[in-house]
Amino acid sequence: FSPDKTSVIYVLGGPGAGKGTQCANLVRDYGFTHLSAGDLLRAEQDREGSEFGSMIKEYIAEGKIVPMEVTVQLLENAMMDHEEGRGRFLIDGFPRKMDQAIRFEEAVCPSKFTLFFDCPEDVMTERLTNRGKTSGRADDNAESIKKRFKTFVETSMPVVDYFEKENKVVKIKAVKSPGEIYGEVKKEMGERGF
Ligand code: UP5
Ligand code: MG
Repeated sequence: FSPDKTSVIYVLGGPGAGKGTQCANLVRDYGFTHLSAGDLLRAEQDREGSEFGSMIKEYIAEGKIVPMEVTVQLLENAMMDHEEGRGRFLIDGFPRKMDQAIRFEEAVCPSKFTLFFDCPEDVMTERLTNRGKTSGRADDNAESIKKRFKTFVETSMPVVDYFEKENKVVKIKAVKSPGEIYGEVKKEMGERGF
């Protein structure tokens, strides 16, 4: 794919902020290709013969960020697989560490902007705990949730702050209902020519 014909929007926010939920809306209405870094890592973890499977499993359970080489490569491969998708990508849950952000912006494709879903921890905890009853996700338990929050605050918020300084962050309060939040998202997208 060619970076000059490609639009990349990052979708960031704490664990359970609603990134995946809002991405599904955007895919339906705007024809984006949705690439969730977490989903790609979970698929790689389960792929027969993957040399990274056990490492990914360990990092996800601990809420730690998998070394960027693995994640950037998975994203790049997925982008090449979706060349027909009009070159518009929502990259969900990435970059969540500074080294990933710099590598992706320089070596893959610079982003247009970041949609940042801002949600208090107590609300996110309740959502994840509820989802944990049925999701089967190995990190939707009290112990892992705490670790994911810690990593978010210490490691991922600096990425949001970095893009904020470049005036490339669209901050959206993510506490109300999914429909109300999506109303805000659509308004912000419209103001940016989408
Ligand atoms: N829900 C959603 N919106 C709601 C609303 N407005 N009101 C009420 N309920 C709402 O939503 C979570 C739950 O809340 C769902 O049940 C939903 O119905 C409900 P969802 O849309 O899934 O939220 P999302 O922000 O996508 O939460 P997710 O759990 O996916 O966030 P994480 O960022 O924790 O997970 P991710 O899959 O991105 O990453 C998992 C792990 O992978 C990381 O912890 C890390 O170990 C690893 N990782 C890396 O190492 N590197 C990367 O680059 C990316 C991930
Ligand atoms: Mg998600």
